[in-house]
Amino acid sequence: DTDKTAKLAEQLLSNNLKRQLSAVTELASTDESGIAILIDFLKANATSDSSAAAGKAYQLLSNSESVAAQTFLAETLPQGVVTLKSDQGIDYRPLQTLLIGQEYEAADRLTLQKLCELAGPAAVQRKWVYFTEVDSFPINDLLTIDQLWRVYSEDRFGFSKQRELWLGLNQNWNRLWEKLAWKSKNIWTRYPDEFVWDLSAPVGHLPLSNQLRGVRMMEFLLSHPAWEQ
Ligand code: UYC
Repeated sequence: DTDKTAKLAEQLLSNNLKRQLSAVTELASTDESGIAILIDFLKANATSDSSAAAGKAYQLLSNSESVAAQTFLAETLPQGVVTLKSDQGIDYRPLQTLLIGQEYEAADRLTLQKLCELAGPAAVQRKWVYFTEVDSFPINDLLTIDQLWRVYSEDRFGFSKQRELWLGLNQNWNRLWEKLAWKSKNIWTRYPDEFVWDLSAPVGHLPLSNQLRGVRMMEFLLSHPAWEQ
């Protein structure tokens, strides 16, 4: 048993996300010794760029009944594992909270709202973003939003994930829609009921960009300098 826990602790440090995620999940369901290892893992990872393994560990600890876990989170990482940088003074804490709780539908709506805030008061009122407003989005804010999605989705969701797929398909939108399950058999997926609001969704399924007013907002978003670093 100690042997198994030690093995999982080692697997946590592997450079393969799938192996890390399965170690996180097993450790969370073992006993207090597993919880203690996850706490140490988060302590060691709290300062640097957070990974989806840290995000998963955070999610499972916050769902756990362990007093040690609750105390640690409340005292050391009350907001989550992602550092919320914004060049526009935007508060991403509510988005982090929704994503920690895997409330992906509400998080998706809030993400669209945050993009409107980045675009300015006119967009907030209109409730959607003009493609001409996207270039002025600060890199830090887009990276924060993207990191939140990736860290709390086992690295499945986020704009940069969509960009990778889009580039891999030679920027062919129709093939991207099928890949994201935004379209199937040439029919648009209906908002909101036909979208998949959990991790069983295809990679890149979320966050959504409504195509009602054309593809250019998303094209500018996926072409933003934020993703080139
Ligand atoms: N919707 O179909 N969408 C809405 C998507 C389209 C439509 C919101 C995504 C096709 C209408 C979000 C897809 C289409 C509304 C999304 C999709 C269409 C609406 C809420 C697959 C008809 C009511 C936020 C590409 C054929 C609102 C928002 C309105 C809403 C997302 C219709 C997030 C990814 C072309 C009528 N759809 N949307 O933007 O503005 O309103 O009238 O993409």
